[in-house]
Amino acid sequence: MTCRTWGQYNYETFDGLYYHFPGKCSYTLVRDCEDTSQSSVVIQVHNDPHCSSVPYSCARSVSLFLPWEGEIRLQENNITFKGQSVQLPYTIHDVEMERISQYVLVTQQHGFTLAWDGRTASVYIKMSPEYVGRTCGLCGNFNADVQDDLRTSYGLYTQDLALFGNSWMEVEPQQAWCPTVPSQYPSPCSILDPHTLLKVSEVCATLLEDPFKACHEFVSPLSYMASCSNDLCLSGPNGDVVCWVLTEYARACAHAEHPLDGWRKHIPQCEMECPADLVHRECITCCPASCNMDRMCIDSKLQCLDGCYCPEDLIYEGGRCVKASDCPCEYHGMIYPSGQMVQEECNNCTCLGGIWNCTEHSCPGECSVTGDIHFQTFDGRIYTFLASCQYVLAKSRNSGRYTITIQNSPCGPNLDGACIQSVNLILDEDPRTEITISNSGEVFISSQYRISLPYSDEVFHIQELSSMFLQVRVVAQGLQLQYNWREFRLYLQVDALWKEDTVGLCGTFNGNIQDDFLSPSGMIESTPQLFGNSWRVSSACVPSPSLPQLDPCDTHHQAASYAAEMCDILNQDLFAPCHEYLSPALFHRQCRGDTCKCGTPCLCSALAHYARQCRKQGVIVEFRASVSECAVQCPETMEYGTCVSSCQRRCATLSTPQHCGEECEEGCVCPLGTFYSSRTHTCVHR
Ligand SMILES: [Ca+2]
Ligand SMILES: [Ca+2]
Repeated sequence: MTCRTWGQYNYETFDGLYYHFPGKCSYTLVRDCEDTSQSSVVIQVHNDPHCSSVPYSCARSVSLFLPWEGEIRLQENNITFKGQSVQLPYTIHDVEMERISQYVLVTQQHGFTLAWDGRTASVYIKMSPEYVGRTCGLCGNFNADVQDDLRTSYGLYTQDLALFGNSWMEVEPQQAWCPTVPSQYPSPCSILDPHTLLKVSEVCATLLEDPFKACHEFVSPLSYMASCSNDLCLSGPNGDVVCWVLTEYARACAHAEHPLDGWRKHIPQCEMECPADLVHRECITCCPASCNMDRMCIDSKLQCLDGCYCPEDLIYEGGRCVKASDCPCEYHGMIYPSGQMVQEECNNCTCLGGIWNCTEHSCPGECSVTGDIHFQTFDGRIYTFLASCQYVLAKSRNSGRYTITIQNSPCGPNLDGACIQSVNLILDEDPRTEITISNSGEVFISSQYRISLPYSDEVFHIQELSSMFLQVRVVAQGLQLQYNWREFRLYLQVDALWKEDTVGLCGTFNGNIQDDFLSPSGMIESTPQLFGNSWRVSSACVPSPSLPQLDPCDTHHQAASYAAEMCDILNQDLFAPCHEYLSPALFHRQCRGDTCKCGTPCLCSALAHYARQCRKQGVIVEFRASVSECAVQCPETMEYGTCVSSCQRRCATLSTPQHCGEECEEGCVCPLGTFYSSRTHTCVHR
C-alpha cells in the first residue's frame, strides 16, 4: 500500500515488490499513466551521482511537480517551491506541507501523501483509492497485483531490473549526463569475502528474532533481510547503518498498523535521544491532534510516522507539548493563552482550549462624522460626502422619538470644504427637549437658551468630557454624542434597542452594510451624493452638485507633498500595533485629501480619528507625543490622557453626584484626586 525507497537503492512498490536498483540518476517514482491531460502530480527522486560507499550518507532529493503550479523540492530539511525556500506549514492550492517530527509531509486530498525523512533520505508515498490501477514509475502499478509492477516507461513488462529502472530515468536540466545501470548488475554482496558475508547475514538475521518477530505475520521480513544485506554489504556490517535497516522494517510494520513499540530498547545501539518534552514514538499519527480546529484527516495519509514527538495525550503547539485544554487561541494574529479574555465590542470572549467563548450581547452602534466630511455608518460603511446643508444624521424610523441633524456650510480658504455649523438633537419632536451645539462649543436648549456646563436635567446630561470633547447623554433613550468641535470629529452612539430602527446618514443600524444607503423614500441609493442629498432637511439650501469628486491634492498641489509625508505616519511604526486590527488604508486616503485642503488641523484630526478607532480595539497609540504638530497644550494644573473623563473631577460633583457613563475620550482633565474649580479655573485638591 505504501511505496517506499530508502538508502538510495532500495525500492518497494505499492504492491510490495522489493528490488535493489543502484541507479545514480533522477527517476520517476510515480505518475498517473492513465491521465492524458497531465493534470496529476509527478513525483521524482534524484539520487546522488557521486555516491560511493555508504548510501545512507549520500545526497538525495525529491521533486513533486504539481500540474499548473510548479515544482516542490525536498532536500534534507530544505523545502523549496519554484526555487524559493518556504517555511512550513505551507499550502499550495490543495497541497499541504507540514512538518511532523523529522518528516516533511506533503498531502493532496484525493491524491497522495508523501513523507520525506530528510535525515536518511527515505521517501514514503501513499496514494488515495482514486489512483488504483493508474500509476506507473519505479513505484509500479498500484493495483494489488505484484506481477505487473516492472513495467517500463514505454509499456514493456520485463524481469530485467536495469531495463525497467533505466527506462524511468529523467534528464534533469543543467545536469551532466548520467550513466545507465548495466544489465545483470551484480549484487553488492558478490564481491565480499566469506567472513564479512557471514557477519552481514548474522546481523540481518536479527530481523528474524524478537522483538521483530511480533510483526512477521503482518509484514514479511524477507525483503527487509534482502535490503539489509544489500546495505550492509555496501557499508559494512556495523555502525549506524545497522539501525537504519532495522528502522526500515519497524517503519513498514508501523505503516501496516502494527507498530513495534519499544523495539529500540532491545537493541541499545539504536536507542534515540529526544529533546526535552518529547518522547520517541513508533507511531505518531500523520494527522496529530492539533490546537487548530480546522484540520482534515484524509484517507491517503500514512498510518504512522516514527520519531520524537509529544506523548500521546498531549498536543504539539508552538514548539511545546500542551494539554488540549491549554491550547491557545488566535485573535487578530496574536496568540492568547487559554483562560485569557479579550473584548470584542461589548462582548467578552474567553479562550477555552483553542476556542473563543463569547458572550452574545447586542452591542450599541457608533457612527462618526469626521474631517471634510467622512462618514462611518453604524454598520461600518465608510463614505465621503461634501455635505453643505442640513441633514438627518440619524433618527428613529418608526417613531419620532429622536432625530439628530447636522447643519453644515462651506468653509476653508477656498470655500471648497464643508464644516459642521451645528449639531441638533430633538426628542419626541418636542422643542422643549431640543439641544443644539454650535461650532464653537456653545450649547443651547430649546433652540434659544444657552446653557452652561456641566448641565443635567431629567433628560439630558451635558458636560465637557475632556478639554477636547463635549458630551451629550440621553440615558432614557440610549443616545450619546461626543463632539470635538475644534477638530471636526463627531461620534454618535445609539443603544442596541435602536437596532432595526434607525435611518439617516448614519445608515440603517441592522448589521447589514449593504442597505446603509437607504433614502427616505425607501430606495437604496447607489452613490454617497444621491444618498446624502436624499437626507437633506432644509429646502432653503441647494443640494451640492453631483460633480465628479476631484482629488483635493490635485487642486492644492502645494500641500500635496506635506500631506503625503505626514499622513504616511499612519502606515509607519507608530501606528503599526493597530494595523492588524484596523487597516490604515482608508484612513490614510482621508487624511491625505483633508490635509491637502486644510493643512495641519485636518492632519491632526485625521490622525486622532484613527488613533481613537484603534483605542476602541484596545490599541493605545499616543501619537501626539510623537507628532509635534498635533501636541496638546493642557491648561495649567491639567494633564492629557488618551482616554479620560472629567465627570467625577469637578468640585461641584462633590456635593451633587453626577450621572457618569463609562465613556472616555482624549483630552486634558484634572489629575486623579483633584477637582476642577469653576471659580479659579484650575484643578484643586479637595
Ligand atoms: Ca501492481
Ligand atoms: Ca445597515
